[in-house]
Amino acid sequence: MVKKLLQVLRGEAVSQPPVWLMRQAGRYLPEYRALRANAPDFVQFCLNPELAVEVTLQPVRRFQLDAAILFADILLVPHALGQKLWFAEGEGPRLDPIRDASGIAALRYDAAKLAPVMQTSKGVRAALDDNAALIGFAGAPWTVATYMIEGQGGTDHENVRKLAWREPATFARLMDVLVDATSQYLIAQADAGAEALQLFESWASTVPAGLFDAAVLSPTARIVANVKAKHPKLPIIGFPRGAGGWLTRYAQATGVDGIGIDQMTDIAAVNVPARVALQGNLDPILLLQGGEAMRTEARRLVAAMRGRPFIFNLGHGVMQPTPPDHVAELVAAIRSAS
Ligand code: 1CP
Repeated sequence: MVKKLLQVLRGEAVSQPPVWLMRQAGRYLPEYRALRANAPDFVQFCLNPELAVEVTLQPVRRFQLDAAILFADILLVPHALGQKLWFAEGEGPRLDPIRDASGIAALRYDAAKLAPVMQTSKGVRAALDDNAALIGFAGAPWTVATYMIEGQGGTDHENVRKLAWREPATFARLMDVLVDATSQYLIAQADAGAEALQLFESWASTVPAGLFDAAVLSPTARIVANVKAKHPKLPIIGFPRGAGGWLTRYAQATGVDGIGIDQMTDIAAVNVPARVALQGNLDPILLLQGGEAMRTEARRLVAAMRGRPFIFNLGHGVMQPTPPDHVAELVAAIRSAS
């Protein structure tokens, strides 16, 4: 049997869209919090295959989702490049910021540091049934660079933008390092059983137009080409969040098989080749809130995408205070709408 997610990523429209949710594993699930309580170091948690397999499978089992997404984090790549990474309790990620060419020149990708992720990938793949596909992922270079240069999330990315404008060759060097490391990391995930890949460009919204090609289109296209050279049939989803005006060019320039659509974008108006699958774009607030407003919007989305290759998802990740029951209600609404 062909898994529905993979069928859609080959460009086929199906009568009932496959569904998975960004950040479907995590703190909103009590069974996640129970495991995390005994694993205070988040990086070590991600690099513990036994725990990571279990946490990856939790939402798939609970909600019968059509895909599992490998439990890891986009910041494991800077970790493997030798940058110091830690998670401050209740504050999110912290890295020793890199601000100049010498910091970039010192980066070396050590694939062995991420070997546990490949064990997780194998373990999850072996445990999944015939319906659910395993999605591997990485952060796209610009998004990962924002954390590497700023040292944390939640900023306007002032330092990375300054660097990119002031020292284009240094910035290009950083993009090269990230393209190379990310390509190796994703190829290893595919070798270990990932059946599709997603590139999270969560901060496409802060890229100035004059840098979009150098920061997003070209690095993404190079990663897609590198992965496809080794795994020609492996589908890749790109998620350039907040880049609504660029979606047509993003699809053309990068060669992705699917595009994640944030909740700000009118998904019915997205203009990409018919073979490119669309994924998204329910407002995560609707899932947090639940009820009739959520179900109505979910049905509207399914109806609007009928006849197109479409994967049901949110416009961004599940919010931490979301009641798990709302996910069950959402999945039921999608499956009865179609
Ligand atoms: O305290 C905890 O338990 C850690 C919370 C947490 C979790 C559950 C973090 C810290 N990362 C993750 C897992 C994670 N991260 C997954 C797992 C798979 C799944 O989706 O179920 C994925 C895909 C990510 C990807 C990720 N990490 C992104 C891209 C997606 C997005 O949300 O835009 C980003 C930007 C990160 C960085 C990150 N890691 C963690 C936090 C709190 C953040 C965001 C910090 C910020 O706001 O800038």
